[in-house]
Amino acid sequence: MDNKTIEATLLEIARTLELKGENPFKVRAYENAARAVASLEEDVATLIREERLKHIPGIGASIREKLLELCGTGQLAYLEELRAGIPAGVFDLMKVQGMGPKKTKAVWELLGVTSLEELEKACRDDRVAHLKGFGKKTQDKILSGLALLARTRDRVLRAEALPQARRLADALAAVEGVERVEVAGSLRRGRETVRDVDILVACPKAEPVMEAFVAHEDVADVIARGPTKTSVHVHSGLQVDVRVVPPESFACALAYFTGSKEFNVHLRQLALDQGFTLNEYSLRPLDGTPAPALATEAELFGKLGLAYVEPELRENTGEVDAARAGTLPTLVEPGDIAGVLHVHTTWSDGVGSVADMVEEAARLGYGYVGISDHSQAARYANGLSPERLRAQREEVEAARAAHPGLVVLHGVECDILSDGALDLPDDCLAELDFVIASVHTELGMDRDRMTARLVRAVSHPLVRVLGHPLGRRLLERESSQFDWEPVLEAAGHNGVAIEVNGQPQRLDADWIHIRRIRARGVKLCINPDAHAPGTLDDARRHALVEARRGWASRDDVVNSLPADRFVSEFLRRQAAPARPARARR
Ligand code: DGT
Ligand code: CA
Ligand code: ZN
Repeated sequence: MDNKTIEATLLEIARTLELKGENPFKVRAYENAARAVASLEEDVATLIREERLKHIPGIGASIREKLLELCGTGQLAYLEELRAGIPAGVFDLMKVQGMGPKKTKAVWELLGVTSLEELEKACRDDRVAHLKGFGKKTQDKILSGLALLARTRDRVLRAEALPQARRLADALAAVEGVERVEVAGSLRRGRETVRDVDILVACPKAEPVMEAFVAHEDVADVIARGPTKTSVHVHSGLQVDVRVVPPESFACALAYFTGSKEFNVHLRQLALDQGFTLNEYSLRPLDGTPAPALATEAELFGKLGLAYVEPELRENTGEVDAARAGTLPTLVEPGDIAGVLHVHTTWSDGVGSVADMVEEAARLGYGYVGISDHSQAARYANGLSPERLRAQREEVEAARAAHPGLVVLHGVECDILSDGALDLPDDCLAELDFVIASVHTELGMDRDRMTARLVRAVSHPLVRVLGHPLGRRLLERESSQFDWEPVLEAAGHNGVAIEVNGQPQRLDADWIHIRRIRARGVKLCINPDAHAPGTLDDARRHALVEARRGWASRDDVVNSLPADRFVSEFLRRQAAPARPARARR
């Protein structure tokens, strides 16, 4: 049994205990054990075999017994017992945003609700609002939670699907006779979440490709196998479709299967207007003359009188007209990102030390990196008081000494309190190189209050970046509600940049708002929000893709500036805190 299944089982026990109103300490013990298993580098099964299970911190004797049973028999009598008498659908209710175990218990016991459908009906009939402790507002929240769940149920994060897609694409590229392999679909367009993975293969013969695909170790089951298209599930449950086309069709097929559907419709209409039929095989003249040979998508677009449209732009939101008029932007590229801010360390909730994170920034070739741990209000994240921030500076200084070629900036991700004030006193903030201001509490406050809160925060003279403005968690939590116009106006006045946060679950601001931000002349700051060395490059890996989807070019991005200009023009600091200046002292 793999660790992922064990983790899920432990979490299921915790949820079931909560549902039964059991002791919170017991619940916490199972949650901690699940986290301990998740962070193991070895399989639990191996640890059991080698009798080393005792040494895992966070797992006590009674849970250890259960792990032995679970790994030995594949089952757990305790969980079966716990679950007895609870209808399966009740567990689904807890997946709705705003429905904790207490509320689930209430709608189940008092209203007899045992499925998502029944929950929706009970809300629509206004029965949930009348339960003790619920009310109309909670009922509306549950309804929007249900809508969110319906939209996101069959989708996964791009960051989760991408490595899986690449693994399979690489394996197929090695099959004899294969000329090209591309990941297409929403994944190629850089959408934040995807429904499935589409892989396109150019090969004169489909059979050997399909043979290799279904035999791949990642494949769990085959959904459908045809001569040119095969669909499978991989072990995570994700669906992967592979299509094989003859090499001469590859350009048209790639454009077609990259989508979006709406972009395809527009492109096909454009082709018709110009006397062609366009489909996934070819661009064929209506007058019966032979179809032109097209080796690349760029050639296909060229034949239609269009500049090359980057996959991230293919959402039919004006890119076809811009491609025809030659007014498409030159999109920002990985090499344009000169440095990053928003890096957490072990001082708050990160897992890398200041030295580790700076080391990684140097390894990635950045010219500057900004350390910014949480501020004191973020207790759950061990946020920093003014005293601890000052103490942290010594480590920052040491990191500067160790990396003379890198500008190491010392900042903070300061909480925006509910009234828009900042969580740290001005004299403390003034000692830092930069301040990112972010909302982490009361994300659901009403629109007017949230607007006023953000306007006040971005108007503070020491704030340089508004962190993850929407506060969304993809597939989990909706965005906060506020009016962008006044916020952007205040940000513009004060020279504050809006973050594009690279955490795969955030991607915040999102591409639609990025277009609005740019239209107001406000700059973007492409950040990783890294909590470990391995995620420092999420700025380029994920945030950059979101920015490109928002039509951002180099000039829209404040951290495309080289270190000296970034510090003097954007951070408005007198001298760069770089080594040469210090060395002279
Ligand atoms: P997803 O999977 O929901 O994240 O989004 P996509 O865009 O990957 O959609 P998918 O997998 O259904 O199809 C892949 C591409 O194939 C899609 O972007 C465009 C193309 N396509 C699929 N069905 C149609 C269709 O009925 N008409 C047109 N014009 N294109 C289609
Ligand atoms: Ca797809
Ligand atoms: Zn944050």
